[in-house]
Amino acid sequence: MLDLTGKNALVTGIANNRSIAWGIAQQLHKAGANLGITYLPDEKGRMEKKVAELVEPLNPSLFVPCNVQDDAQIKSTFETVGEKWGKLDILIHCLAFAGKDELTGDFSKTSRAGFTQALEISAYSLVQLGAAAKPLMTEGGSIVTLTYLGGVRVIPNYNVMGIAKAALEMNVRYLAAELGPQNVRVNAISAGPIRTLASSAVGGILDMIHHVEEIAPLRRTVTQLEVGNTAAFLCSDLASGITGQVLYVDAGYAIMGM
Ligand code: NAD
Ligand code: 0WE
Repeated sequence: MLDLTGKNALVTGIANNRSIAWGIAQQLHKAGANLGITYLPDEKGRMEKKVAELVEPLNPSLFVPCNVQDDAQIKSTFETVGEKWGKLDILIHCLAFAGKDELTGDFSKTSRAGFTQALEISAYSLVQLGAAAKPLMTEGGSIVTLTYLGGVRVIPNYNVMGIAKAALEMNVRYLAAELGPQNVRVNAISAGPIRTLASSAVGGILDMIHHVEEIAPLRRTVTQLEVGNTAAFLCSDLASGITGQVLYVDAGYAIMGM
């Protein structure tokens, strides 16, 4: 049975009700986990208000700002986890960012600043959060991140995000090797395209979704809740032997060659 009662789960990356992290948070809650939610703060506090309203029904016992570009916010997030919970069992890393200009046109035009920013936010952040979580995962644990096929194959316009996802997937393996001896498992879910805030800002995402609906073995795309179910599974004892893996939740799309 999938049971996460007594588990403390910190979920990053909720921006709105389309976020993949929102699908994950709902399924972790359904499985009985105690939730902590982080959000990306903005000057006007709009994001804080919006995310707070959204997650209220899941009764999070912790709600903190965490911009992964700010070391002080990461430090204070995990200090709060230590003080309020004592131990951490589950960490969901569900965030990515590249400048809009980098996600269109020639890959070779990627700027130095754009490359650095995309890899810092989308890949290095897993190393940072993993390091901060390590001393708190005293009874073992599970770390799950979100990746995309563009990290292993060329997807038009995904560009520097593909390089960031390739780095992210390798971070998963190095972290899994380091944290395995303390029974902390680290895995990635490679999700098929889903309409979210991030993907909707990308030109042609609907065409990509229609393409997947034609080609994928299941003849459809996947939902945030299906990704959430897989995350809940990976965080549960049912997945106790799985670490360092990239699990595709993509209606089978990635197996197709023609
Ligand atoms: P989303 O826009 O809902 O989520 C992206 C999140 O990243 C937002 O909550 C945003 O606040 C957060 N973020 C950005 N910069 C940050 C920073 N500096 N510090 C902290 N948080 C920051 O979009 P989504 O599609 O749910 O994306 C979540 C994850 O899923 C990403 O890693 C994305 O690459 C991955 N993914 C998405 C798809 C898809 O098609 N939507 C497919 C595969 C993988
Ligand atoms: O990882 C992603 C989205 C990542 C993303 C999206 C944006 C848009 C707005 C990162 N940074 C930004 N920055 C912005 O300013 N996906 C897997 C969804 C996605 O993005 C694509 C895709 C797919 C699928 C970009 C190009 C081609 C396909």
